[in-house]
Amino acid sequence: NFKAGPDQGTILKKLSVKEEKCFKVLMKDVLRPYVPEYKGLVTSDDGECSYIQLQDLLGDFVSPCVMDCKIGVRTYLEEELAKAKEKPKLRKDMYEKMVQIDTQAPTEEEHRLKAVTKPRYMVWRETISSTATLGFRIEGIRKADGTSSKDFKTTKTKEQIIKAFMEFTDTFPHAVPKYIQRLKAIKATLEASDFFSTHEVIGSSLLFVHDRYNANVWLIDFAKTLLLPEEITIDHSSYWKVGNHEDGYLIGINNLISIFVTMLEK
Ligand code: 4IP
Ligand code: ADP
Ligand code: MN
Repeated sequence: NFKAGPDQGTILKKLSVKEEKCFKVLMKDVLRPYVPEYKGLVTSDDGECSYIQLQDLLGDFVSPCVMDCKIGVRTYLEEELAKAKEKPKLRKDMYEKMVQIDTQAPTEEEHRLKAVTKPRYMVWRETISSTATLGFRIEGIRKADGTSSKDFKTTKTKEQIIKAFMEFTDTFPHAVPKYIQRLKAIKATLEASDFFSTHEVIGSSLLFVHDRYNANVWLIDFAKTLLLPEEITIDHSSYWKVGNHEDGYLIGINNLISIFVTMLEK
């Protein structure tokens, strides 16, 4: 999905038209300092594939430690729910991913079909992780030595999160106060952002990066971030009900801040 960009310090991500739209708006929004710089479209030599060129956020780090946290209480689009209701598409791959973690999770009928719908799988993922309760979950962590883990699917409680964050920042205690400062700046900027007040932010992540010298956080991945219908406003912290478009983004930010603050006090 990713490759090195043509210019030094950039990466290429497969084009999603929706995501490209978001980056264009973000380059003119108060959130600009908190997202990778968008440098435009790039088409591969054979003209088959388009990419967006983004600032490589790891560019200024030496052996960086990287953590991707997916933000929000909901991880799928309302339109995906509508589609699944109208014309349920059975996903064998998602059933397989489900039984790999918990053979008891599927219902009798799902076991018979050996398949589940996408919203069913996504909601289950939200509830076995911290997404449903804390408004964020850990997707993956890469340590300074290059080893990485995506084994956080059942990391759910505050205590489990703190343990993972402790391991992540282990020998880099300077990172924790820097992360708190940056998260607070992100929160304040979100509250002033036109982009944030007009978009439903689904499946987007915060990318935490630190090395021996520095630590920083950015908003990434806007492939499922949508302009809200004109008649709808959301506050990003009310609970989601079908049709209200709430994403719980600020629930996640607030819990992240409070968990990192708890770690400082330990
Ligand atoms: C994945 O489940 C992620 O939720 C993907 O979201 C999602 O892609 C996949 O749906 C789903 O299978 P696991 O993480 O449990 O493997 P993301 O890309 O934000 O990580 P979408 O298309 O919803 O972005 P499918 O339908 O692409 O398989
Ligand atoms: P996807 O839509 O495939 O989930 P993301 O945009 O979430 O793609 O990116 C996936 C991973 O790639 C992130 O977890 C992060 O590690 C890395 N990544 C994404 N954007 C950047 C960037 N601008 N600079 C450096 N690494 C990035
Ligand atoms: Mn992603």
